[in-house]
Amino acid sequence: MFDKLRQGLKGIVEKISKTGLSEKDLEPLVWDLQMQLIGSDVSVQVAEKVCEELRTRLVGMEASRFGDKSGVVKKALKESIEAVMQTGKGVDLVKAVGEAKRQGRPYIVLFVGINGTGKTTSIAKVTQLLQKNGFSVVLASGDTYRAGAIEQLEEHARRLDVKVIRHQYGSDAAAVGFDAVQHAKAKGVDAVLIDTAGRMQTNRNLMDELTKIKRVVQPDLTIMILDSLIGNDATEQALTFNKAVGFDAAILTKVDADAKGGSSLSVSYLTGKPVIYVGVGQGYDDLQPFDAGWFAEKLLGDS
Ligand SMILES: Nc1nc2c(ncn2[C@@H]2O[C@H](COP(=O)(O)OP(=O)(O)OP(=O)(O)O)[C@@H](O)[C@H]2O)c(=O)[nH]1
Ligand SMILES: [Mg+2]
Repeated sequence: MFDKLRQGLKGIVEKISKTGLSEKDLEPLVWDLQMQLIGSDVSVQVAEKVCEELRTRLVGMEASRFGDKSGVVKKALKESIEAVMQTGKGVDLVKAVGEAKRQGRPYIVLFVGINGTGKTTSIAKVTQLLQKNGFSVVLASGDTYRAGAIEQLEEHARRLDVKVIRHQYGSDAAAVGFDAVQHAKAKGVDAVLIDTAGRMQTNRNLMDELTKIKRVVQPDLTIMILDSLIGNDATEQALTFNKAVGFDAAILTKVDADAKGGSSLSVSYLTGKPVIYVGVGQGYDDLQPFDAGWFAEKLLGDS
């Protein structure tokens, strides 16, 4: 995970540790860092921001006072990355479901994103996570568009032993979501997870459909699913979806196959929405809670 970025940062830390910490000494190395970040799918604007944070932390620092210079540099870089990623409050999904349950109502989550990013798989993973925390779940088959989508969700539901609310293909996705919420209210189910059809952010009709689903089901949380393998495009998609539909948090998938990993930095900084989980495989357990501290530690920690 994040191997390319981790190796790159390691090299930079070593180099900086061998120079002085004056602005002049640092400049070429900070430039190296910027290139390294951009090469790992961090967007230019975000790479610049990280470098600026690092420069501010390092310039003029009396490094000779410290025995372990590389430790100091590492810490500064870690803090810089965390500072850039710190985007408002994170979302504790499990806690939020518990809170809604105490209020006697189901917690509703809508999953959105473009085709093939891992929406349906992430729903299955989140289902298992909620079940492990003692909550009941109902799924809504809101992808009434792609052939096989309903059966795919039903197969996950069968394995996880949860109910799916489904209508016919071609029917109104908002109505499916609405029925699932009604079902949850009637049966006292704790969480409703709503699948939707993948859609390009440029497809106006499908984007309007999402707005309608949102208006009808009033989700507590809208999660944007982003495929980390597409790099900077993930950030573009996130920005467009956020503007057109609005989302509250993101899950970045296929991080197990993404050596670069830079999009996790860009997405949170540029959209201002936290990445709350990363998908790290195809199994139901392959969902890793994500936050800035964990990410920075993963990149710059000793393990
Ligand atoms: N390696 C890996 N594969 C993943 C991950 N998440 C999803 N996948 C795979 O990505 C493919 C697409 O996943 P889906 O869940 O069907 O994606 P989707 O967004 O629902 O796709 P559409 O419904 O067609 O829009 C599947 O083969 C999944 O197994 C992940 O975190 N890691
Ligand atoms: Mg799907």
